[in-house]
Amino acid sequence: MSGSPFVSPNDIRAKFSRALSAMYQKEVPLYGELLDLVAETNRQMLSEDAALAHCLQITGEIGRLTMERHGAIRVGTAQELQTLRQLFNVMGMSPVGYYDLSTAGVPVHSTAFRAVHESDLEVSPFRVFTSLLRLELIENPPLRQQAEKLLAQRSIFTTRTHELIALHEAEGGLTTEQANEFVEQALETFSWHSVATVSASEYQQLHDQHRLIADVVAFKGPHINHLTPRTLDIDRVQSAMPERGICPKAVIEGPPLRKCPILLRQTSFKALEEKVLFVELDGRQIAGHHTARFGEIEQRGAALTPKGRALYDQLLQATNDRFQATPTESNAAQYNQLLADHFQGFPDDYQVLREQQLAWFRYFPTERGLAAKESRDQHSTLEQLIALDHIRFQPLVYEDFLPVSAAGIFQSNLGDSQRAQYDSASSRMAFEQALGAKVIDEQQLYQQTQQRSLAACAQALGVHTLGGNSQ
Ligand code: OOG
Ligand code: NI
Repeated sequence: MSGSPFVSPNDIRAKFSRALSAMYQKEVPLYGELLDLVAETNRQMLSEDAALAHCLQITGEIGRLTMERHGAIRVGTAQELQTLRQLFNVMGMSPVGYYDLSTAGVPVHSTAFRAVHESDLEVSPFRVFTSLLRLELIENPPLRQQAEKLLAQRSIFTTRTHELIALHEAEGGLTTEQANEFVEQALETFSWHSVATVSASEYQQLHDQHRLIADVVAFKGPHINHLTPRTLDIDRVQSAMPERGICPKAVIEGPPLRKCPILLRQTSFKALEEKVLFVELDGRQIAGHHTARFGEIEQRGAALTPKGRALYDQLLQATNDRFQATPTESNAAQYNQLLADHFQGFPDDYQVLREQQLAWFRYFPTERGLAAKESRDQHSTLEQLIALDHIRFQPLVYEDFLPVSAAGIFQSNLGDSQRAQYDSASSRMAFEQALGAKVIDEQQLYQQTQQRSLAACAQALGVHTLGGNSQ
């Protein structure tokens, strides 16, 4: 008997992630097509590149590859955000990081809900980029009030979801049956509603203020707006998309193609124009359309230390300062070249990334190291043990998001006419207040994971302590 009557939050998260993917494939068949393409490309990569397959084996990532995905939703009120926090908590997901997108002309700020411990991430790395609309950025007061009223009238969670969240809090977990019901009920919140809560003219007003405002305010729920599988070769998938009738955005967001991938590279297919019904004051329904939902792919690389991240931000900024334009199909090649040129300044070798403390790593004892346990000097250092091949290292996967890339993904779905200018300051505190909790600092999580792997090495190899970089 294992003792606990409860299902592990990891299993609830894995189940929810699978259910959400199945639902989104039904709702947006092009996402299913994208999934097929990614799976096929990953299979090809693994059969062509034995070294890559070996790395993924060592870190345990191989097991999570096909189920790996993130999604995104946007909500309108503090209350909605708080309940989401409780809902994600049932699945072992906590808010990590703060992303202010208003600086990029998108009137939202965001966090990512995800598992935080490497052993939990291995079971299910599912993450949800969650944005809160900043109604205070609507400069037209009557429209702002109208948006507030519409949001106050809706309830985006089923009654049973609220009950199951409360039950989870009171009992400390959910039984298998309750967990299954929870997944089914929670899914409702993320599903698509083709009947809007507004009339055609109200929709138009909200839309003219910002398309995102209409997306958040004019519907019954915060439909999942995309899901993103993880690919081992994003360039290959990007160039194969058109053959499958999928139209990708002009450039891949994030760092350029490298031998040692860092952070996150992302690309998406453009949001689809979908039929919706607006409800007039007299109850009549009028056909219209709404554009919000899309598909995305990502390739994840090494998590960077604050020092590495500062270098990344600096090189990306320098590229954009030089480019002075929005990348489009016609100038994509120039942009990619400029990006690659600038990133010459970022070491492309794991050993150097480690020595210069630019990235986080996980350390593993080798067979040879374990065999030499009895004869070893207990004061051996990490560097000595690496030189002896008693310890090897693998980069830690970046589990988070990038604000500039996220803004690029948002923008590609908004059209060029919607590049608003907001000069409001970043409001992390206001966001945390709305959320009802502090967001976790992702750098601390990477550092802890690295530290745990060093402690495990020290114990397995019989040495006192092993220090890594402590950035
Ligand atoms: C979220 C866009 C950000 C990403 O992968 O950076 C995002 C949204 O469109 O709501 O998902
Ligand atoms: Ni995304």
